[in-house]
Amino acid sequence: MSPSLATTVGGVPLTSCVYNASGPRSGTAAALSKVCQSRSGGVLAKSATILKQNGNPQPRTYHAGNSLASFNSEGLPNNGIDYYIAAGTIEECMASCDDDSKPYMVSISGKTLADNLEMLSRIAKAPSLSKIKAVELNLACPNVIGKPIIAYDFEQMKSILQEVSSAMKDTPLKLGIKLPPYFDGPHFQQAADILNEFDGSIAYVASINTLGNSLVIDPHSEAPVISSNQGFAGLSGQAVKYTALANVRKLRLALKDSIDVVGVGGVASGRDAFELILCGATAVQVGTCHWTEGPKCFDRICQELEELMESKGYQSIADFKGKLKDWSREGADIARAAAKKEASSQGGTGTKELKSSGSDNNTNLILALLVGLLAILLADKLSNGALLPF
Ligand code: RRO
Repeated sequence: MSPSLATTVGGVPLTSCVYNASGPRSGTAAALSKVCQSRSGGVLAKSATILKQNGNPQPRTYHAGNSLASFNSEGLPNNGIDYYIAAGTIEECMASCDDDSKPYMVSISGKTLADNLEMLSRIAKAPSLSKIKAVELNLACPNVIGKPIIAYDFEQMKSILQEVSSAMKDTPLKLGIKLPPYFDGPHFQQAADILNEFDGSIAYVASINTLGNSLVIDPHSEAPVISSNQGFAGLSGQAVKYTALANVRKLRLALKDSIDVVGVGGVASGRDAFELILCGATAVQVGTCHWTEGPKCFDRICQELEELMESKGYQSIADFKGKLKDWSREGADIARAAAKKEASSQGGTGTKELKSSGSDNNTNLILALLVGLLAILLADKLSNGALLPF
């Protein structure tokens, strides 16, 4: 029997723990219906503002290093909250789904607290309310010009959470909070302490949003590549996976059990999903890979995760969720043996790590010395012993 990818996010059941991040390819019903047709475990709409807006001027995105790092200064282009909660939109998004139970979720990113409260009130009164399973409050958008990232201002974050949780208490909706990446130990703890005050109201956190204030420069034009906000943009893609892993791990350790952690950031393979779940994520969202590869990425990532689980004898997400082991000499030996096996199955090309390992460097040095010695002996023989004194 194939392993099960089923999970729950803040109490919402998902048949697959891999689903789309709010952001790329999530702004229209047409794009979301393609997500729905894939193996994505849920359908999450683009962060909304009260009114439709076009976002920042073009060019506002850039992909570097074969999409290892992507940059955006989209500036919240979206169709406005009324569009994302309209019965017609939800019907168009979800009609083509094989899985009737697939949850539809919205994201809000108001310019002010009042905007967020207004959007929540519209969602709560929407005729389609029963079809919306969760609201993800984005406290981490790096691209609103002149507005710093909310969740870096802990005082503001706390007062927003107070208002939002009380506005949502009489609705059936689950509340998720999209967080920015944190980098310093005390910041993780400060954020977690505030979030823990709202256990019972906050169902999950999604960690991480893009790394704000990244900059791509073109050396020919000697100018930023992105036109808006002086070129400053959010960094995403495989480069941020390591920051996402650390954020998920630190938050999972610091948050109360009642708050789930959804891992986001650099997920492009089943292995990436597996690692985030090991760190404690209950599910993973895919943003940049969905942007560059399209919705078929969900089928591929799910299949890779199933194969990985099968190879390890894991039948369910619970078998490894949060079970990251401590470093040990034994573990390092297992990792080294696995890397060697992988290298030899790839025709001995080896990985960078293997090539730079101490024992292999020594072997290379001895080989180089032997080749050098042979070359000298050969040259001496060819010159009838003119080179060497013996
Ligand atoms: O639209 C954006 O510019 C954007 C948003 Br709302 C976000 O949350 N994260 C990001 O990198 N870009």
